[in-house]
Amino acid sequence: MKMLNGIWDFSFTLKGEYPDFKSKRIVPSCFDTDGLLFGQRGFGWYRTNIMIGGMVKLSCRGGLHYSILWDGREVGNSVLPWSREEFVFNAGEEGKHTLIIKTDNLVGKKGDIFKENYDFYGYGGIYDQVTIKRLEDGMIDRINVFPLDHTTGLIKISLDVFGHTPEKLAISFDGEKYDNIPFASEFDIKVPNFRLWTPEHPQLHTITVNSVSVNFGIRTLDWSGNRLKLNGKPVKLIGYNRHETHPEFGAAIPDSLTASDLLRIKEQGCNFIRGAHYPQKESMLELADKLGILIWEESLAWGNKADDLANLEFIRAQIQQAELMVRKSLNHPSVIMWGFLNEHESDSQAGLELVKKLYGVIRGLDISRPITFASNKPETDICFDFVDIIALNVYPGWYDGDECTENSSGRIRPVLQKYASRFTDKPLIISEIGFAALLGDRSGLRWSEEYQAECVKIVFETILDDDRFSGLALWQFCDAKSFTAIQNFTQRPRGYNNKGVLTEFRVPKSAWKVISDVISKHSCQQKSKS
Ligand code: ADA
Repeated sequence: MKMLNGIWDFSFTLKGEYPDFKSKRIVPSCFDTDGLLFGQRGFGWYRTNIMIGGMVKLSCRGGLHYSILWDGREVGNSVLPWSREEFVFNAGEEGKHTLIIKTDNLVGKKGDIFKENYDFYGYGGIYDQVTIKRLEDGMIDRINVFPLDHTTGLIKISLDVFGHTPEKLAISFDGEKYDNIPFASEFDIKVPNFRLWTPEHPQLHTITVNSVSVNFGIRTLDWSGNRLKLNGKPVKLIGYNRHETHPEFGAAIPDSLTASDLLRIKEQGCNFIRGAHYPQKESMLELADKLGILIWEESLAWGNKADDLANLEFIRAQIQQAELMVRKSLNHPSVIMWGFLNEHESDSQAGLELVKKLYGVIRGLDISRPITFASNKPETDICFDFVDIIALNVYPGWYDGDECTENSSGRIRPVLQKYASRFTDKPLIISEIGFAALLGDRSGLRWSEEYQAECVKIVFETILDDDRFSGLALWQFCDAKSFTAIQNFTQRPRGYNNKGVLTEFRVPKSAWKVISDVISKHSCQQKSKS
């Protein structure tokens, strides 16, 4: 597989007219983060040359839409921002070929799954590495690993093959030759000398089949009662919602920054990230696998109303991105649940129909993980019976109507406890709760670091001390640029959602230390109890 990252020719055009490619851009990058193109909407054209030939698979992740031109001919296109998509085509004779990726960040098309009212920024460009691989007849294209039993190391393997199936499979584990077996597209196998994957000891294995290798981890999930269980034991998820964004890089943040975000979260004592609100990049999940961070991965949606939920193009796109997400991330032990349709109109019939549809699509691909969506309608939701985990986005102490003041923190605990008493037959997660703070505001009023710190202390203490909760994802890890159409001075100052406990440049607000202290005090208490 070739990585096509590096410096490419680039042009921006307002209307999509074919450009002169007079400037240069790095790939991956978002074109609308800096210089004269800051905040511009239009078309970003990226061009490079590649030596290759024959049948190939090109893989890309970008937004908001893009098309792939190979020697001037369109060989694929995407309307699924943040999804990794693969395009198989005949690249022609062995030799030099020209690849153009024409991206745009236009909004407003009805069936689109990114909308102009979303509370995060819709960047244009190539968000992640572009790769190309030559496809040979009979090659293993993908190995899918499903851990079946964490006590014996039994796993199920399913193989995707390109072209004719090979006669034999040569299998190795962790670099040691294991067996040669006749071809089967699916089989169960016990991993020799298997090690369990846990957040504390995230031990990975590698399987190689006919020279193609993947990493995987052996761990199981159980959501049959009202506690989520990992490897047969109740697990409490504690962490953050995280947008993959930064002012300088937009959605194309470098892997070093992703790694430092994940390390901070881990070192604080957290074990959980909800990848809000779109499929995660491969390298983020690889890091989570290695660090032992548990991930809720979800497909792109945000507060969609019944007319979107019933729109055929929107439905088709939701199904397609759910399928792509599950296939892409199946092998990652860190991914412990699938999500979709954040805060959709889950008290509508259209919402219910789409939940059932997406649940069925995901269940058809993966029986090993729970499926959920984050609801902001705890009182009126009609979809809870059709998912595995109850996940609530609630904002006591912040969105409490006009009477919400800096004295409102007292409402947080009773509201959380009310839901813990009500939702008792499935695992319960608080998938969002949060409070905005502007760095340096020390007034003690709403929007100050003090008020945010006081509120998050109550939240973490309440959830950590109460076993009726299976998890918490605070809204949010760091401040994140919001989309222009909903920026307004009173709710999104600076054009940002300011509920981060770090700023967009990862400067900690007072809440960060408070959370660290609460977690460390709690884990000391737990240790002294055991
Ligand atoms: C919602 C939404 C988040 C964010 C949050 C807020 O719950 O899911 O993306 O917009 O509200 O800050 O208001």
